[in-house]
Amino acid sequence: MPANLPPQYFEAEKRFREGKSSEEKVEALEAMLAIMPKHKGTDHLQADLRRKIARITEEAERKAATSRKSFYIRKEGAGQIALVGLPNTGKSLILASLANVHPEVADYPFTTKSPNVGMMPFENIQIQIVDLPAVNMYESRIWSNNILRNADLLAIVVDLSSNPVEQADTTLKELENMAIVPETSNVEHSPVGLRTRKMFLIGNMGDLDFEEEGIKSLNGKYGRLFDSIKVSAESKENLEELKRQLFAYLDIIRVHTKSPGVKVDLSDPVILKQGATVKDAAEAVHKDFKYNLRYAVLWGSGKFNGQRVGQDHILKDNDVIELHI
Ligand SMILES: Nc1nc2c(ncn2[C@@H]2O[C@H](COP(=O)(O)OP(=O)(O)OP(=O)(O)O)[C@@H](O)[C@H]2O)c(=O)[nH]1
Ligand SMILES: [Mg+2]
Repeated sequence: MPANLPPQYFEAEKRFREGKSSEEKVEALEAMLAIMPKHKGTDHLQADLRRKIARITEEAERKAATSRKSFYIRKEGAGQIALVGLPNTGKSLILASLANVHPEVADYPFTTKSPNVGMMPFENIQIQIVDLPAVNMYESRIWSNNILRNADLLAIVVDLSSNPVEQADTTLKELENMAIVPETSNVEHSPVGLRTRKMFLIGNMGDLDFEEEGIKSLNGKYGRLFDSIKVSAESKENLEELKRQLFAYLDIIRVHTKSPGVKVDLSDPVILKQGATVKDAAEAVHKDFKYNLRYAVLWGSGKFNGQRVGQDHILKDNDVIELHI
């Protein structure tokens, strides 16, 4: 066993041992793999974990195919973002370049057969990214459907160098076939089971020719429905901006809570929905705090730093609040 494994690794290992379902076990193994430092000394352990993941995943896929059960990926971190698109648009390479994981990337279509998961570090938080099999790979519907319906954000990935509008059209059509439509679309009478989801467009392959025309045509057709960004997973162009936008699209805020007389820990914020109040933050720290809270002292979104605020004050990203019980 290589030295220097962080405590989170052993927590994940415990979840693996105690995990009952294949989903829980795979999630724990993925976490172990993501957490593990990558160097020669951990090569064997990494390979071993990958083998275990492959074996459990295959078994689960076989079982799911016979029982028609959906695959579900437990949400971790500040939010779950699913990458969805046609084959060979670079979804797996985008995941690899945002999170410290190494899914299979290849120049033939339908490389990804089951979801790959990774944690994307963003400033002081982690956001979960799920790379799915191509949206038109029907055998993978079992995996994709549930994940797409439940993810916090769907990032549609297109290849900017070859008719991206058509790719976006097809992807949206496939999503619609699964009864998933953009939150911003005008649904007049929504049939039972229809899910609206927040969506965002990633124009990948920004390093290739015709990318400029590609992004313009996308904005022309879809600019009203969702924002888009041009990136290259290969040359790493614009990935930092992509991270910022993905975070912004999650509509969450980070709030740092502290007790009086204790220094604030900026590395472990509470994650709340945009529009959350001091009361929500107090409750997130401890479920009884919302009853006991007398007032809070606020640094950030107040009129001045150190302002006393009540339970209903609406918080902003990166606020610091001191809770007085
Ligand atoms: N030039 C260039 N090539 C890229 C870029 N992103 C991905 N590729 C290449 O495109 C091919 C497909 O990439 P993948 O990440 O496997 O694509 P995918 O969307 O996951 O494909 P499936 O799993 O088949 O759905 C690979 O050969 C990648 O190296 C990019 O930004 N620029
Ligand atoms: Mg792939």
